[in-house]
Amino acid sequence: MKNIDAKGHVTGRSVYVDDIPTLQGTVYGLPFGSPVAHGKIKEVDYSKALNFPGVVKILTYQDIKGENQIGGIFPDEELFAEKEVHFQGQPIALILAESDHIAYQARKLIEIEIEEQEPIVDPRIAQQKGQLIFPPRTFQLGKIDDVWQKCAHVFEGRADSNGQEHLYIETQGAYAIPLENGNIKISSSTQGPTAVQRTAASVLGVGMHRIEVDVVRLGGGFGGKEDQATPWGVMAALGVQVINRPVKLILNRMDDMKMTGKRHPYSSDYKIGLSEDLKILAYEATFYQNAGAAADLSPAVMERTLFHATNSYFVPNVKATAYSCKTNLPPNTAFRGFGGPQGMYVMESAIAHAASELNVPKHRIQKKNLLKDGDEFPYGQIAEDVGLHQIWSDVDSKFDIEQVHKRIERFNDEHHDVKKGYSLQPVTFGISFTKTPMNQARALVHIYSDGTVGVSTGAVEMGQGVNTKMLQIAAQMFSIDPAKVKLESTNTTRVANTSPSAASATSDLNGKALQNACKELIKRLKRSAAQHFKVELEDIALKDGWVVRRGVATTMTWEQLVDKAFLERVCLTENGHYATPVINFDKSIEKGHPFAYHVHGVALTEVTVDCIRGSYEFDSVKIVHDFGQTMNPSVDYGQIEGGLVQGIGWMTMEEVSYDPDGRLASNTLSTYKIPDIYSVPKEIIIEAMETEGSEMAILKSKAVGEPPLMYGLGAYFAIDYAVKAFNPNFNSTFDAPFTNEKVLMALYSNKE
Ligand code: LUZ
Ligand code: MOS
Repeated sequence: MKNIDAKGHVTGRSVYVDDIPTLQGTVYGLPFGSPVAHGKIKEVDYSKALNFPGVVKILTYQDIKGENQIGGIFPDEELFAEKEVHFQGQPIALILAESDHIAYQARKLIEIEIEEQEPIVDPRIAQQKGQLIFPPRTFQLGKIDDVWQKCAHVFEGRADSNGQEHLYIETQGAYAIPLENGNIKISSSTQGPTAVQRTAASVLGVGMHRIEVDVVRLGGGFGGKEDQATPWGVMAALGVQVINRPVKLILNRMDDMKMTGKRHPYSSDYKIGLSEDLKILAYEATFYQNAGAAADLSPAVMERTLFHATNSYFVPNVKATAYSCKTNLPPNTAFRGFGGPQGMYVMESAIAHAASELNVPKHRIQKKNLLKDGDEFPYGQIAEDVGLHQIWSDVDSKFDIEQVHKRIERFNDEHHDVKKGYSLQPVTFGISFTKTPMNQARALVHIYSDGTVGVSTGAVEMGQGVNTKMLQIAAQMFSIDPAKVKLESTNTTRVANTSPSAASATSDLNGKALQNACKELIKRLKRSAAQHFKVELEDIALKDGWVVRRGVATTMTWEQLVDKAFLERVCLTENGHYATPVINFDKSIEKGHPFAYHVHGVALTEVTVDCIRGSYEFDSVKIVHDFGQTMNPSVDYGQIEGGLVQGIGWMTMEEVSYDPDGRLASNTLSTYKIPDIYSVPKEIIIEAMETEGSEMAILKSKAVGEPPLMYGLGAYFAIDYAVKAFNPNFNSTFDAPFTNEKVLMALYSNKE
């Protein structure tokens, strides 16, 4: 089945927040942010801006009737700064004007006096100064301290990975309108409608029932709108409360890049111990997470770093410690992979380091230590249905690793100024929100009296195709034409208390809730048909729009059955609920079974480096991936391609750059480059591992949103290989992204 949004997207008819027809009287909101990264606010003079014709009002913390607080996990973040500012761009006020043009003019007229304080941008310095968002955590397995002496080889080093801008095509935005009796409706570009609703209610000082949040779709989220869509929705709602007019707030690209958090940069130390035959006996890692100025989702992101610290490998002795370091950057936030990629990168760096010192191919060590069924993760869960050995041998039989190695070595022997490199990149990613209570969802299904169906779920469509999957599930359950099913917008009045669409779990959670609703409705309809045909309920089936009795077609259509049930006053509406079974986690001992299942795969990446210029091209990425049984190949393959390319971007060309004052230097698309059609791999091959698929996954179709991003890690190590082929004296720096500039430096550092 095709993505139901495909036509709307390519014809430009799909509706985003900024496309919603505006009501008469709409005003435009523009945030005014701190010009400095750290300081005390002495005085703000709004008078000139307020006198500018067309400015309606300037909102500050003083207009807030409820709490001036938007922190999701910890209450440590003000909506509008009161006395201090902690990052450049931190919102201080919201200008409301008759047009956005007027608002921009007025913003230039605000005069602010700030007593500047020394900003901290380096997480290690923050940690040394004791500036932590919350206390550190450690995951442990085995007895690491007893093992180092037994290791034939021990290597230590440091690995750094930088942030990443989400660069959703649709910037952050919201449109809030007044309803009667002081109620407010917010159309928001958010992955978390309930987060917007809950926070708007507490900032406005009203009950959640007064706030309705509606989401049609997002032009991309990638985690950037899991939590950080909230302030803009809340500001718009606050504007409505204060001036009783509709308020539209759409960030421009530069404001969006400056004011919102990104993937967390991490600086990390590792120590790895191996036996003579390349078994990893011990692994120790210390992660310094650059959280930015407030907690946001950092505690959960840090937790996932620990969960994925050993990636796809079994290591019997592990100690992984993480610090969430408070700095003067915008609060960093969820981003596809959610701390997992940062953890895995350090493990891969440690293995690359060992391989280089021991002069063996990196993939020999990787393969030797691949996780298998029955192995224990450092967090206590036992690995099941791993399939990594099968995937690896599939990669080998389909793409012939030894042959690739020989071909590349031969190429490198024959070429002086161009070198090739390759890498293998296994990925293991846990599916479920690591916070167990978040793993629940609901779906509301109406069968209309003409037999058409309306479906609402808590899932937010952000281009990932979740609505297509939901529609497919409903059509398949009822066995009717998909054209008879409509996916409604995601709305807090129809589906309440939603978890954000995140953690790759949206289709599983909402899909299973939807199945539960459909099952109940089917039972009612079958009961009605069974009465009619004077048979047992089990004798009735619904097939391709017809009622089937004991395997034999009847003359009753789906529509006739629905009509009949309606006249019999059968309820044709149902609310389904789903909560993931089995999962649990006990933080006091850092052990449990947090994930419903894991997704695995292996990528083989080949790159060609121009050793005069330091530029590179990816020749191919060949992947064997565990989809389970994919319920929609075009959606799922699309997610893999997109995730892979986004991961390669993070590892290679995307360079978030803050200057020492905490000012974002890469604040436009001319200074922040993401992969385009010219820089994607020349060839991408995705093969499915043969498998039954997990019952915990919707229709046995495994979660596919985040795992493929981590195939991009292979890009770093493929380049590293090529650089070493040109310059054997190069000591890997493990300092991602490996930009053209860094490659050029590496090619000639210590070169003979
Ligand atoms: N969001 C979240 C996530 O709140 N918890 C998670 O475990 C998670 N994992 C991945 C992406 N977003
Ligand atoms: Mo996400 S990083 O699944 O919002």
